[in-house]
This record gives sequence, structure tokens and C-alpha cells, in this order.
Amino acid sequence: MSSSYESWVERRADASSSDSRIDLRSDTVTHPTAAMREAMYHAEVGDDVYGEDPTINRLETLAAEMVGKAAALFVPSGTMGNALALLTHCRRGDEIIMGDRSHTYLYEVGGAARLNGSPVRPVPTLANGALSPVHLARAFQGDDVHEARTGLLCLENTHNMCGGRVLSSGVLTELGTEARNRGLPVHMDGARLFNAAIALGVPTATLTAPVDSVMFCLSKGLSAPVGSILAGEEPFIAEARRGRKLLGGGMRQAGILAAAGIIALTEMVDRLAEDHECARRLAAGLADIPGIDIQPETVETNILFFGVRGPDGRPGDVAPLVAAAADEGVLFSGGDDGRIRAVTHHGISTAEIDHALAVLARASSSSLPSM
Ligand code: TLP
Repeated sequence: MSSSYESWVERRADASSSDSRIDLRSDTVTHPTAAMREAMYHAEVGDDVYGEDPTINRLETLAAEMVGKAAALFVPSGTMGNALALLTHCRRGDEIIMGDRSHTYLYEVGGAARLNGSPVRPVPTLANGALSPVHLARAFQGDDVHEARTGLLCLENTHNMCGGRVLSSGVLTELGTEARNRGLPVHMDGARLFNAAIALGVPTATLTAPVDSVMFCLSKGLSAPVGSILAGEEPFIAEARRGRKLLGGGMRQAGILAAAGIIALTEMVDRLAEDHECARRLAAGLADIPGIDIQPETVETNILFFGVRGPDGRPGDVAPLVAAAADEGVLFSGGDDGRIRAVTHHGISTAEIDHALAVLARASSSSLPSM
């Protein structure tokens, strides 16, 4: 490798970290590591629509192995991976059951209706990200001529809007069995699947065994710049590959992106534990700030939600606190229920968590109504 190339990699890595903001809006803001940039630079590529990109082929084989499925498909985004799962598992117009706080229901542009012509049957999401077997049992339908036939059950692990909560393999098996006993497939939105496996200390394949297909993202905590994986049985992935072409996701020489994905899977999984530690540290510190409402004991991975309490003890407006923190370079995003979301990730250190806490303590004493 030439020294000019080495200094280019270093300059890029420096440029990536020159942003002095502490950005806790999402783990989607992570930048590719120096090892990823180097692998991208050297990636062997080919036309993936002909199946000839060796780096994509390597990534897909590795990804399938890691999640214990027969085959995998590299897709541009988590949204496309989930959309392909719905399109591939279901006939047009089949009803799809999912949690009412799931990402696929709330934030994937109504893809089930727009792409599949499918009604969605939302069932209540429990606080821990699971669904109730009782609610589920009532949601399946299809015997009656008046009803849309159920085609698929979707689960989410970790659960984003429930604050990164983890579904164990026991819970997944219990819920999956409700569908499988009826001959129906189960898809898991595992955008942060590896966070779940690391938090539980189990092999990732234990969490994917109870489901027929899984989507996970390379571009969130694993820090790749682009890309997600859809995995499942061979015929399912072969059909999803056709669907990916339909949606415009046949990406040609995308081995340049897959090269970063391989580093994501080989070098970035175990370190997710550090992000979980940072999230717990943030939660513990927040619990000590007067006027902040948080349940630190529910923080299991890298996402946490918190609110503010008004003088009457009721939930208050979070916007002034978010704005005051942003003025000091600490960024958060808003949740769907008026709470603030913080997501820890590669590039956020414990020192930055402590700095963010100091900023929040200052900001809350000036922006929150006094108790
Ligand atoms: N989540 C993003 C936003 O869309 C909210 C984030 O910042 O958390 N499933 C889950 C559980 C997700 O959290 C996301 C992205 C997706 C799917 C979609 O992935 P992409 O953004 O790659 O399409």
C-alpha cells in the first residue's frame, strides 16, 4: 500500500471525526471506519445483477452463516429489506400483522399498502417490544369469506420505539409459533439484531431460528456507510432477488459497499457492548437530573427514551430542552410520543456521555419549568 494512500485513509478518518457535535440522534450517523475505507478502496467488484460481484457474494455468504439461514441478499437499506420480505412472503392483498409501534408500521412509507396492496393489522406493542399471544391469536384471520387472509407476522428486535428493548429467543419462539401453527411465515425486522444478541449474550442464530426471514442493517451500530441484509431459505431469497430488481435495488458494482459490510460483520459486532454501556451510563446520569423522566432499568441496548416532567408532575414539552442541548452541540431526536430519543454508537465515548449529561443538567435547569 502506498504511503500517499495511507495518509489519504488517515486524513479521511480524521475528517470523519472532526465533527465536534455529540450526535445522539441515531446510530445511522456513524461513519465508516478506516478499515472499511481501506477495504472499499481495494474491493474486487463485478456486475452483481449477473451474480458476479465477488465481494457481494462473500458478504452474502458470511451474513447467511452468521444468522443461521441458507441464503442472504445485500440490499441498499433496511426499508427495502423489510419491503422485500413483505412482497416475497405474501400474495397481493394478504393481511400483515405487526405491532402498532413497529418501524415497518410507522416509518416505512406505508409500503405494505403501496407495494403489496395489503391491509396491515396493527396489534398493541407491549412496553418490552413484544406482542401479546392473546392479541395475536385474535388477529389471525382468513377462514371467513368476508376476511382478508393473513399472510405474515412481523416482529422487531431490538425494538426501536420501545427504547431498544430485546426479545429473547423464548419470546420469539412463543410468538412465532402462533403464526407457524397456522402455516404462516414470520419475518423479523432485526435492524439492530446484533445489539440484541450481544445484550443477551447468545449466538445471533438463536434469535433467528424462530423466524423464517430476518432483515438486519450494516449501516447502523455496525457503522457501514450503506446497506442491509435480508436472509432466509434459498427459494425465498431467490424470489426476493427478483423483487430487489423490481424496486430498483440491483446495484451492479456495489462490492465497494459490501467490502465495508464485511468489516462491519467481522470487526464491529463485539464492540456494540460498549454502546450499551454508554447508554446505561447516560440513563443513570439522566435519572439524577431533576425534572427528567427516565426508567434506567429498562435500558437494555443502545437506545433510550426520556421525557421531562412539568411542575404538576405531568409530561412536559421536550422541545425547549432539545433546542437548548443542540445549541451546545449535543443532538437528540424526538420520539413518536413526545419523548426524547438518545442512541449511542461507535464514536461516542464515555467522556462524551459525561459531557452530554453536563450539558443536559445545565439546559434542564434553564429550560425546564421549576418544580
Ligand atoms: N431507523 C431510523 C429511522 O428511520 C427512525 C433510526 O434512526 O432509528 N427497522 C428499524 C427498527 C429501524 O430503526 C430502521 C431505521 C429501519 C428498519 C429502516 O432502515 P433504513 O434507514 O436503512 O431504511
